[in-house]
Amino acid sequence: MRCDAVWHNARLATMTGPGIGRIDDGVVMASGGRIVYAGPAASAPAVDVAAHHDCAGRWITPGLVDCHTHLVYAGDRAREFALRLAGASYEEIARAGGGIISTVTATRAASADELLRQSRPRLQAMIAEGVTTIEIKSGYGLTVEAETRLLAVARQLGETDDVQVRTSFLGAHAVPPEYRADPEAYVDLVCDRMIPSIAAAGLADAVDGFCEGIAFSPTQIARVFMAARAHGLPVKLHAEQLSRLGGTQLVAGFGGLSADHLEHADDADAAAMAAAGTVAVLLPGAYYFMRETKLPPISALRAAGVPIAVASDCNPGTSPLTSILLTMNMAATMFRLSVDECLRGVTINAAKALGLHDQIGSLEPDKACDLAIWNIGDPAELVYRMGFNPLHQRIRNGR
Ligand code: DI6
Ligand code: FE
Repeated sequence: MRCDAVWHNARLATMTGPGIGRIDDGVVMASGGRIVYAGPAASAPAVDVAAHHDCAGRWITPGLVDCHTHLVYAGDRAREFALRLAGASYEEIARAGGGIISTVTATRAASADELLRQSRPRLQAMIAEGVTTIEIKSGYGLTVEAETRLLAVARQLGETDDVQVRTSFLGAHAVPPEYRADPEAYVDLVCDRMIPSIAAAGLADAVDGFCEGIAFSPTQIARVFMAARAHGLPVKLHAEQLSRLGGTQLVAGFGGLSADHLEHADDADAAAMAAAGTVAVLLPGAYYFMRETKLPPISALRAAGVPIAVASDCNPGTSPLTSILLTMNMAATMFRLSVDECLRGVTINAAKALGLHDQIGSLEPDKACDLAIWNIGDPAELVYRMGFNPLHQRIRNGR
């Protein structure tokens, strides 16, 4: 057998099995951009290899996966942050025309080039920490034209930069000002015009929604999900972030990829997710930035066997976070996830949340050879440190 490249003298965290799959003297072999072997050096097949890379004992993990971001938007909300520090609440700011809507105004006014120019540094910060796949949602355009532009920019980022981008259409993010008097008419627009047109253009890999008192009701979200289903798109949902409206069981009932946030979810919600195979995506950046106190039901999720992913939620209003490493530290510190749970949360379980667990997220034959090679002595260091990046090298598709 011949293969293109081998990484040897490495320690591996394969993310197979219940833990992180530690292998002390490991090698990874790649051919045609795919892994052909990842395991102990002692049982590696004899191959004719084009390129040898000595890892000098470094650790290799799968390339990291950020499965929930709103990375493409224009402007920022730093002044709003200052207002919050002076005592204003997120809801007060939103009602006064700030919040999500101020980002919608800035994003609608931005050209595609401008959106790309502003979003790229955020993506590059993620890439610099070993991210090889990232999900990007729309939701700051809220017209057919602006949502289309945002999703096209997200797709374009997967060309300008060496990263796999998965897009989610989040038209049901906020009711835009021009529909404030008639939110149902906006839901009609999302279902009858936006989803068909975005699906036809191939711009979305999934459909998301924000099920919350300040956003959309479960009944409205169910309509959006029916439209998604009619166009063959999988669904996911921002559920029980600020209150418990029943979004988790709704998205599980649709066989959704993931239910995200979940601070106000309960045991019955965890059971519904387990039954449906829906991944729990925890977003500690938003929890931290909003100084939430209600913890997601971690022990119920564990007990029910729900796969737990961890993501940045990178967005200008509630999680201006572009570090997947700091995200893991926050998940450990505030949610008490174990090191292994954090690491699986940004690899195999994040891949699962995107429906990509057959392709990425672990070091296994036939998966893409997406690797992160780290200058660390133990994988716990990736979770333990705050604001330090020990990435040695990032490999995507074997390069
Ligand atoms: N949940 C959130 O926390 C963000 N969006 C969402 O659906 C808030 C986004 C923003 O404030 O811009
Ligand atoms: Fe979000």
